[in-house]
Amino acid sequence: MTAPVFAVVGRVNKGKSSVIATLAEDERVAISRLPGTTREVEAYPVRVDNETLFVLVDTPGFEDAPAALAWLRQTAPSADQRPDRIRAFVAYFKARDEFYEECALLEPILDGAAILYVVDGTKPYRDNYKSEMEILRWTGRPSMALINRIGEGDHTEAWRNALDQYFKVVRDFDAHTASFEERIRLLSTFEALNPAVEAPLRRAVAALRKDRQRRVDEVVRIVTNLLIDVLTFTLETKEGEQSDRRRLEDEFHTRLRDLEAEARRKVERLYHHANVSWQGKELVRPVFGDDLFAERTWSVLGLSPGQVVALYTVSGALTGGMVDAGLGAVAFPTGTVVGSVAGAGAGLWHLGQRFARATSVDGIMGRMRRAFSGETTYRVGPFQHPNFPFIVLDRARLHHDAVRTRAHAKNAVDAQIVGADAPLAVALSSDDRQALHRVFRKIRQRSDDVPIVVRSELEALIRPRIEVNTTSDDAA
Ligand SMILES: Nc1nc2c(ncn2[C@@H]2O[C@H](COP(=O)(O)OP(=O)(O)OP(=O)(O)O)[C@@H](O)[C@H]2O)c(=O)[nH]1
Ligand SMILES: [Mg+2]
Repeated sequence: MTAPVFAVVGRVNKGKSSVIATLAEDERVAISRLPGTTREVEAYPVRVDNETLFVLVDTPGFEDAPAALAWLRQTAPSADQRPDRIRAFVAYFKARDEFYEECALLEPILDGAAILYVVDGTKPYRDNYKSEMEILRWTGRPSMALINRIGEGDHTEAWRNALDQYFKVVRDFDAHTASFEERIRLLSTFEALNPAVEAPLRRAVAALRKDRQRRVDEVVRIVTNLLIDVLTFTLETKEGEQSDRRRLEDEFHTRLRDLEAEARRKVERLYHHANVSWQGKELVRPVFGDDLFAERTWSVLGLSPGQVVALYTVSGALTGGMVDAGLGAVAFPTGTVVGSVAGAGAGLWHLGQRFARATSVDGIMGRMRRAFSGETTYRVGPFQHPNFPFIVLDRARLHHDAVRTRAHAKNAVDAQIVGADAPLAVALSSDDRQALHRVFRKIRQRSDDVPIVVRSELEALIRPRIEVNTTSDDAA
């Protein structure tokens, strides 16, 4: 089955390449503010499992459509002769190296591509667009108009009035915000428009949906592994000086950050966003872009202090509510609450500190040796803070949401992922919190070798958190 081909055409600098980048999930498409960025025709195949589902062809923009149309009209061709007249135009001017852009963009259409005509709905409609729309109509190929949004104005209505006369289907398609569902809808519309590509496009839609689900499955696995890795991670010094302790703790936190960063890169690669980051300083960073151990991270994400306390108390919800009311969700000074909450248990002494501490692990023999050498063996981890894995999970979920809704055309403009800051904890029922807490504990306890059943248990608990919103329309 040959894959359907779409030629993306329009005037220079209207976002043709941006539409391609977003539709093809391809960061390599050349996009820039300068008109005339795309000089050559370039094909971008959309593949899943090595099968090409459809091909998008980037083209240079119309340069002088009125002059081209004037030439086309010279022979006053009847409607049935118009496609041939276009063919004659390309043959004639290609040989003379004139109308370079028009020839380049018409060629793939003459070869059988369907047309995606891109305009910028934020600029006023001018009647000089008529010529290019007329030329496209003369080709007789199935076509659709896309109203992109580059700037601030809104001239959509005027554009619609004009476009409706030349195109059976006119759609809003913002290259910077188009969601996965919008992209799918675009393909489905074309499916209905052109019986010749109905079967392959239906297959393409099915394959894209399946691939989307595969990505979510993969993210669930990546996040599960990350949680297990950060919860089981330990570092130990050789017998060393007191000063080694501080170095050990620093390295421990650095390694946890690295584990998270690596997991994020995997998620980004999965969505073909390999070159994007949230490290830039130009924009306000989303909360998941802060350092893993930053104060804001720990006050905004994960569980509230009350929810943490509730993990350890019998009448959890009530006590938790009291603590929340007393302290707010932000401050949690070391040791203040711990002693006052009955039944809170030993786990709570960690609450005031975001950083893990190294402790001496010397046994009696070690201590005796130390008496001579003055050296100690230190170990740090597994990280015991009850909120830590909840924070890691929150960050992973927010990061994934931002990556999955990110349009690829945006990568050309800013290299930053921005996302919502809504933490996960609010959406977790107290049963969910308890269940997660229990699994996190099991993982710490079995840090040498986490059993498969515990791993599966964790996967099952975090899957719904990762899947939130992914099945509905994911408008960015
Ligand atoms: N804000 C915003 N900017 C966009 C959008 N689409 C395109 N742009 C910007 O508009 C400019 C032109 O985009 P391109 O995709 O290079 O346009 P083109 O039609 O391929 O341009 P040529 O190849 O020069 O004909 C770039 O600066 C894009 O970042 C959009 O949906 N929103
Ligand atoms: Mg371009």
